[in-house]
Amino acid sequence: MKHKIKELAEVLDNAARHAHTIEQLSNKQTITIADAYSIQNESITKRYTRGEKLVGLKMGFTSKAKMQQMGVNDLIWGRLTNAMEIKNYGTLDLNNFIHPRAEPEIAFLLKKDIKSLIPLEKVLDYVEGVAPAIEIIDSRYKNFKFSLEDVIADNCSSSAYCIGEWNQPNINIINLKLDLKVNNKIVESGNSSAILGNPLQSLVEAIRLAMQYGEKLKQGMIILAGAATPAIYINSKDKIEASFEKIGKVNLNVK
Ligand code: OOG
Ligand code: MG
Repeated sequence: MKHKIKELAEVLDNAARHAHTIEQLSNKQTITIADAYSIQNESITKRYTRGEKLVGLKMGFTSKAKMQQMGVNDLIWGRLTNAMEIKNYGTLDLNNFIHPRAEPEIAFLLKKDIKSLIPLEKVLDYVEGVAPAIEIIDSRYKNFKFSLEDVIADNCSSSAYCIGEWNQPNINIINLKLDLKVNNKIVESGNSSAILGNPLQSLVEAIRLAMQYGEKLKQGMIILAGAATPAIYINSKDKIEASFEKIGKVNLNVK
């Protein structure tokens, strides 16, 4: 598998770069979860060599709604780079995507470097801010269909993110209503507690997984906690908004 990792990373990187679909990797070979994370690492390294910078991590399948929608059942994590950022009220150009979907997320901003596992009761000490966010996922696989290994290799479908205004970290984030709106109409509704019972638990898991895979979490990095609702396909001219009770809202426009 070792020589294949580089080859498969290149296939995925090209698909993401040129916005075209590929066959599921797992149709042609057996890939373990460890192989899948190695492929993800290699393919993101290609972005770094083109000048992109790691700005944080995203968690996936932290809610039942998402696991059910995609037919998988384990936590996954991927990497966010600066090139994936869309400013609040900014524009997403559909030409750069394949079949993008939007989902409402909560973002955490890290206050200090993290070098060890942190229990839930202590994790807030490491948070500088909490913000509403939209993640744009855009699987590089045909028909948005994949196995757990496939999606991990594909950087967990991550393709863009948009973050609203940061709140103080001590704001309550448990049991908050949230809506995903398209053109001012609610298309999905959920509750922040759908994310592992408490979105901060997702941060605890992100720290654990980052340590396990040797990824350093540094001050100023962003962690996306994972969606609390299914994701929705987006279309030209859509105005997408994620709004959270207490945390606020974030917007992007589709070109
Ligand atoms: C995988 C990414 C899952 C989340 O928030 O649960 C994810 C996918 O659904 O394509 O980002
Ligand atoms: Mg997500």
